[in-house]
Amino acid sequence: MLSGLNIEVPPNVPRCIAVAEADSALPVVRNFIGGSFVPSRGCPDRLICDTNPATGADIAYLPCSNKTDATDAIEAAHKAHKCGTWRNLPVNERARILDRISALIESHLEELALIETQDTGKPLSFSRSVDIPRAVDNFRFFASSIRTSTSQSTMPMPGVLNYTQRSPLGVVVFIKPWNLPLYLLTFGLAAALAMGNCAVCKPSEWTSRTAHRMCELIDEEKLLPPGVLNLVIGYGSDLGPTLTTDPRVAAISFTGGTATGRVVAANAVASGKKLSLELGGKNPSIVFEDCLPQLAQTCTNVLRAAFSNTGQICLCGSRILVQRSIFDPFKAKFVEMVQQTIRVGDPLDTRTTMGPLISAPHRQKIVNSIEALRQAGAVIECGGEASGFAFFSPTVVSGISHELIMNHEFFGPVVSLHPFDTEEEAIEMANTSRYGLAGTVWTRDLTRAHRVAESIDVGMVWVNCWLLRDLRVPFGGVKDSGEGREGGEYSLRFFSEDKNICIKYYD
Ligand code: TXE
Repeated sequence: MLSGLNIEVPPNVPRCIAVAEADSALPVVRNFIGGSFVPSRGCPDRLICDTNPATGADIAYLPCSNKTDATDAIEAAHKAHKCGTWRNLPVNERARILDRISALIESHLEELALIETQDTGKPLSFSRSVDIPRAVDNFRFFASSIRTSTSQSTMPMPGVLNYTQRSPLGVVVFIKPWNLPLYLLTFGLAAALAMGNCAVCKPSEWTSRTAHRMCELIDEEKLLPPGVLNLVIGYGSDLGPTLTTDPRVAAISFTGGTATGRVVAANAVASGKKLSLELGGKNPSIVFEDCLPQLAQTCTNVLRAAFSNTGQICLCGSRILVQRSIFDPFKAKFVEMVQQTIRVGDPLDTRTTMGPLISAPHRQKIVNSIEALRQAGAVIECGGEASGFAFFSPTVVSGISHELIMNHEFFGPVVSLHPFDTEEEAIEMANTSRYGLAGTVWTRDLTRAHRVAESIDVGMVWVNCWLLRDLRVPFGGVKDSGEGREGGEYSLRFFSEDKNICIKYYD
């Protein structure tokens, strides 16, 4: 049950089978714990089916790990941290290893992009140009960050010296989603490793294979001491309670749905862990009337912000607020461009710009949402159709009250158009949502751009652009969209603890 739209949300988890039922022709992925690839010790009899959402065919099997495996991974990471080999390496040496990991991902870009596309259904052109290059950049960026970081400070007092040191936290757990699997995992992982931590990674049970392949590549060159990087694969409900409560875990970096994030936060807070939460969004795209001379250009950009990755990016702008004086021409141009420029189809076809949703159950959530909107009297301007195993056509909705939809995260290719009259009204609408991740403002009036950007309650604002990312800037949201910031110095700070050492000289 979601606020506003009254719909059923089916659980979004892949099915699992007995090992005896598995097709022996398909690969079986294993966990990576303490430097070894191992099957699930806790649940050796079952496997999770990895299904290609573009075809519905099973393509691999994943371990159906449980708390035993989670505990093994935490134990391995804890042991590696205590032994200290990684954290005591000179910064230059850690940076050199991160650069090598980056180079390895880059030299396997095609292979990793194909795996990501098979797992998620996103167009291969997107995996090639966005997902995997960003994983390459993440390692490269944090390697250079630690080389150049001069975070240590000294604060002298008469006869006394204070100096502050940054120490790694210890064991850091990463729980990550299926929309940008390797991209999001490596954003946190690269920073945590850079700061000398040991990691336990739990990718989504829909999309664990690029993380697994990355571990294989790292292992082939024995780049990291055993236990510094661990991978445990399985259902969040089986692994989450252990990963988020074990006292040996110092911090959790979670990206996922707000409901799951709440559970993770409760566990983490109760056991005193540092927490970074990046949750859902219902981001406003605010289009002012002075964009009219650049209507086509504005529509192109708002469309990209709305439908990239089949609308499955937490930053997507799915509430499009348009000043009433240009509402009709904007709607006409926008709908025309959605119909004419988005090409839904086989992710492996280079002409495809939109693939399927992540899964059939997630598609069902979208189908149920559209049905509820229809019943509420919405006008479906285009799209609204399910096809194939998990496809859904790009959909534009109008004629629906903003209150009904402002807290409903479709996380799919569905956007709604809402008119507003004044700047104050646009800000009010933007801020009434319980989410506060990101927003975009479209205007040629720079004074207004600054005013609106400062007034909307979100963690990130883009003006006349979307998802222009500089890895140095803070990334994160407010309200139900999360807490904490990662990115650049914010990540280095999150994945470390400042320690002050105060020395008094003898007289
Ligand atoms: O994600 P979940 P779901 C939003 C989007 C989507 C909704 C639900 O609206 O429709 O969330 O998606 C792990 N303890 N986003 O259910 O469950 C899980 O295994 C610990 C926005 O598919 O949040 C996976 O690794 N972990 C989002 C991760 O949490 C648990 C991206 C995310 O899955 C757990 C994805 C538990 N009890 C969905 N249960 C974004 N912010 O980008 C599950 N997990």
